[in-house]
Amino acid sequence: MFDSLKRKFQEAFSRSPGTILYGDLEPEILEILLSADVSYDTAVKISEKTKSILPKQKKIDIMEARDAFRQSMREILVSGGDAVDLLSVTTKPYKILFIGINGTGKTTTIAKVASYLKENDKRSVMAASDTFRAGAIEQLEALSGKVGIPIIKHAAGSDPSSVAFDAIEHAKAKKLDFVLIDSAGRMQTNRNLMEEMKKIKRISKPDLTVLVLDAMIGQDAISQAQTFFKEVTYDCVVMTKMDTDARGGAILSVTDELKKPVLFIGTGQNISDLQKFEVDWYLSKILP
Ligand SMILES: Nc1nc2c(ncn2[C@@H]2O[C@H](COP(=O)(O)OP(=O)(O)OP(=O)(O)O)[C@@H](O)[C@H]2O)c(=O)[nH]1
Ligand SMILES: [Mg+2]
Repeated sequence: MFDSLKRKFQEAFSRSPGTILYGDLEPEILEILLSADVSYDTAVKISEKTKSILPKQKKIDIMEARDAFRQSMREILVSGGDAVDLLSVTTKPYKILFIGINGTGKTTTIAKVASYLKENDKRSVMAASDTFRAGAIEQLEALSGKVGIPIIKHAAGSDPSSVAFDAIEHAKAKKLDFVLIDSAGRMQTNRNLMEEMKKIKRISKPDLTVLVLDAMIGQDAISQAQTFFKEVTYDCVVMTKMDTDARGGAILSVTDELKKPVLFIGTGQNISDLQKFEVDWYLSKILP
């Protein structure tokens, strides 16, 4: 993960003679970030922050430049605030709704989160609230069997909110810790989808709404998701398919543009391919 980004950083910040011209900072930083899939606005912001930290002299010590660059990226990454620690929440059941456009990885992420919670002795139930897409209920059902977590489902085409409601009732009756609510990524129209998400939120009153984003989708799709889910509102982000994204910089523009913390990253198709996102871990990966 992040190998090409790491290589570029290393090339730029470890060369001899150990200094970088102040005038070269901006083009160097922009080149690295833009080739790593960071949006133009975010790249400029990071470059400006870096320059503002450094002394305005002709030659800058390379290590000093590196630290300033790292600090500037850090500021962007923490600008969305802290993600909740699911293992220390006290609300019971704690209800999490997963939303996102189709194919981003919502259903897979639910199974991964359920497994993570189970490993930490937390008991969950899944709500098969994507009643729209053919096969969605069966997909979640198969995952629930694999992870060993109960699922609440209704017939295809039924009211998604009612499924979520029943799952919450089930969790209350069984004194479960978490309710993980799946949702559709596509409906007859986008307006329908948005209204449906708002209704699920109204009825299930989630403690946490998670926007699931695909790291591969690029800038336009991030802006699209941002506009699209603005009305629904969400608390944090899960970035999936980080394993397939050789460039790895999307996390910087997502946190900068959405101003929400990244809760987890998805790193593969297996149930165990989920990692809590830690800012310092990420920085140490790309700029060791
Ligand atoms: N490589 C990789 N693939 C992933 C990851 N997360 C999900 N996928 C794959 O992405 C595809 C779509 O995943 P789903 O979980 O079905 O996505 P969804 O958002 O529920 O899709 P809809 O229900 O159609 O809206 C599947 O093939 C998953 O295996 C990840 O972190 N890495
Ligand atoms: Mg799904």
